[in-house]
Amino acid sequence: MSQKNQTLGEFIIEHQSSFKYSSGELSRLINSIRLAAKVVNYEVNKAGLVDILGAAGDTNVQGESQQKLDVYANDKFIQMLTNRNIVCGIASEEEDHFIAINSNDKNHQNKYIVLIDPLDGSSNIDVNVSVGTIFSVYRRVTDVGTPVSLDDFLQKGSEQVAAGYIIYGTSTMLVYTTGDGVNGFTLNPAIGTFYLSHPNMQFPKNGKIYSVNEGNYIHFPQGIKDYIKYCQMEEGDRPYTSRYIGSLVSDFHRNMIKGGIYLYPKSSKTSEGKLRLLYECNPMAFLAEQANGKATNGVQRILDIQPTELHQRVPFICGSTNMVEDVEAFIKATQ
Ligand code: AHM
Ligand code: MG
Repeated sequence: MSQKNQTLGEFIIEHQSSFKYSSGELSRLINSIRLAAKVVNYEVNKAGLVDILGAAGDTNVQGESQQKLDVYANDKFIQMLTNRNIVCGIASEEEDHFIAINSNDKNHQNKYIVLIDPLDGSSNIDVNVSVGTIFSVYRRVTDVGTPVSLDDFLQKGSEQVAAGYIIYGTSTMLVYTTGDGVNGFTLNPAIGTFYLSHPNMQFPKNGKIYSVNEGNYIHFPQGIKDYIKYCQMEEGDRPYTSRYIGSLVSDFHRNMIKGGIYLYPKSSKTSEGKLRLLYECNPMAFLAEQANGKATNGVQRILDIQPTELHQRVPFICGSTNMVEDVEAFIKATQ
């Protein structure tokens, strides 16, 4: 039985058999993400020492050149997943093309592919504000033992077998789902262990927080403008509170705990919004649904969208179910 203070390692072992395709491979995959998270966390936490240790592009005291943190995070996650021979393919926000692993080895039995945004919201790093890693896991659709193809990556979000994020905040947390609810683990940095701190996370059905870049207001479609005005109106439990960190993981995490909605709509500047379907929206949508929340592009469930490109963008509206349904109603009313 899961209990608070259980370590992530113990939790993974305990839940391995409840996973329907259980073979230990997914557990090893989550374990390697856990390890990469600790390594990246260590580096992210040093970011404030940049004046002392040297900025990206400089050479540090050991003579090593300093990498930008998003590049560093990308390298670490790819390295951990590749070296441990766990997955057959990886796609990343930082890479133009997907990476096929051991594509010439016919005995290669790995079934899983991972899509990752290694360091999302990285413009926040220079100012000591939370950032995150987002990951999404699928079973390949092509045959085991053959090289992975784009089809393996262009699956609907509803096919995900696991998804999660790491938030590098006031404390570092790993939050993930394998389709059986959402659990959050907090890192004890003194001993480098993640502990179950937030079992069975749930979005409250209603919330009072809306998170959107209101600087883009004049460019938003009428339905979104109407919803924002509705949030600000003095009536019932409104006005709602506006909170926008500019770091999807952090805004989502707060909204899941307190109740709220995150919006990155399309606009007259960006016809498909900004966020990427495969490694930003789909994993967050899977988590949201597993936590009793909802995620839509305004008219369609995010997890039902058939991807056509690796780096495809979609409008993204996600959070407490009643709030997301309110936005959908406002959009519908203008169509
Ligand atoms: P990134 O992948 O370049 O970091 O962009 C994604 C981030 C999200 O984390 C965040 O919610 C959003 O971009 C903020 O964008 P904006 O500054 O346009 O409001
Ligand atoms: Mg990103």
